[in-house]
Amino acid sequence: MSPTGLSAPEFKIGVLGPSRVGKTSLIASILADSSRILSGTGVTLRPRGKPTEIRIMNRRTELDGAVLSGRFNAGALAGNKDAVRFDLALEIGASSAGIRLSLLDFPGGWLKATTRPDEQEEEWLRCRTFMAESSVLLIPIDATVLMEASSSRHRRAVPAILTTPEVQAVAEEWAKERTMRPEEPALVILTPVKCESYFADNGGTVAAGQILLDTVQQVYANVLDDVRANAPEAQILYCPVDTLGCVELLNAEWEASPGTPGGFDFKAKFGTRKPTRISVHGAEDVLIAVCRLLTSARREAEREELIDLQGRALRAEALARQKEGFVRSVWLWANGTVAARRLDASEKSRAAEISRQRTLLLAEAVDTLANRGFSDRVRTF
Ligand SMILES: Nc1nc2c(ncn2[C@@H]2O[C@H](COP(=O)(O)OP(=O)(O)OP(=O)(O)O)[C@@H](O)[C@H]2O)c(=O)[nH]1
Ligand SMILES: [Mg+2]
Repeated sequence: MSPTGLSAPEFKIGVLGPSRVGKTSLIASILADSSRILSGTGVTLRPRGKPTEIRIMNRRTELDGAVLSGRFNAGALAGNKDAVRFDLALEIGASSAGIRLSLLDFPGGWLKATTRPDEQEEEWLRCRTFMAESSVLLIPIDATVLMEASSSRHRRAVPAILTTPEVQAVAEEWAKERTMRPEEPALVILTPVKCESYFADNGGTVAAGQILLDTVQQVYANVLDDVRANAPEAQILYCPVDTLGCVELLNAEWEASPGTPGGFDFKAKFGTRKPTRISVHGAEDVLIAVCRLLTSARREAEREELIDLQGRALRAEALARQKEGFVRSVWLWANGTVAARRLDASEKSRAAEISRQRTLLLAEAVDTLANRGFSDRVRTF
């Protein structure tokens, strides 16, 4: 709670994908690029607390080392051993009235029952609950697997390598949960990663974006159908991201692996390309999409406030009591924002006034970000 009594809304983002797809890298690149994206808005996205700060710094150190070594194979960065929560604050100044963003990152091996350790069943259940409760479901997709599957044998192995049936099961759970929360904004973002060799807008020379888009739509058709059937109001976005940018695919290896579901293991090897500096592309689109969702949630909350003002207080109060989690906290937050516009500054303490002003500024900055256009890579499904 801030000195004004405004709750900091907590916005949950679930990140769903198999082992080594690039979940942790995607989270890290959104954070790493946020200072560039947010520059000029006065807003910062910063870790809330030491554990998140340490995780971010560790990943940056690993990334810097990988760039210097010039090698980016699948093992360049260590995989998760545990589920970890990235706890962040989107705020203006040292305000406590900001917006909390929580992202959950888990070891992708847990998605498949065959690779999930028995002792992690409970923890996996907690991850699934977090994902079901999330307003945004971020689904990283390994673009190299889709684009380098050139023979029918390789294509047959794609669902097993990308664990699309497991992704579909969790996405369906998420979509079904949306019917329990009809007033909450909901967004699925399909995020192809490792896209550097398929776009010509970030140092690459090949423009194969349309093929990637078509392949994602084909391979993830069941996921998309399930989301549409169970959560027709949910928005679905397609945002390809380069988390490294300065790399080029050197070769793709399909190694026969008899006895595994798809019959193949896949390995992509990358080399650096000049200039050898990490150049994240597409993280901005993800952040803009999140801001658009926040803005729409606030508008909805402000609309309810208007109804309240018009004398239908009972309905609005009941709504406030009913709503839980994110929407309830946005409702309170937006109520405070609206109240801040109405109240006479002289009636309030200085600390409360500063906090209210920050809340207003943050709301305006989030709106400004939400109004930014997406890059050319983005599609709405
Ligand atoms: N070229 C390229 N490599 C990437 C990209 N994103 C991730 N990688 C690489 O993919 C590997 C796996 O990335 P992680 O982010 O650790 O994958 P993860 O999904 O968190 O893996 P687990 O923690 O095991 O579930 C690392 O070696 C990354 O360098 C990308 O956009 N481009
Ligand atoms: Mg990871």
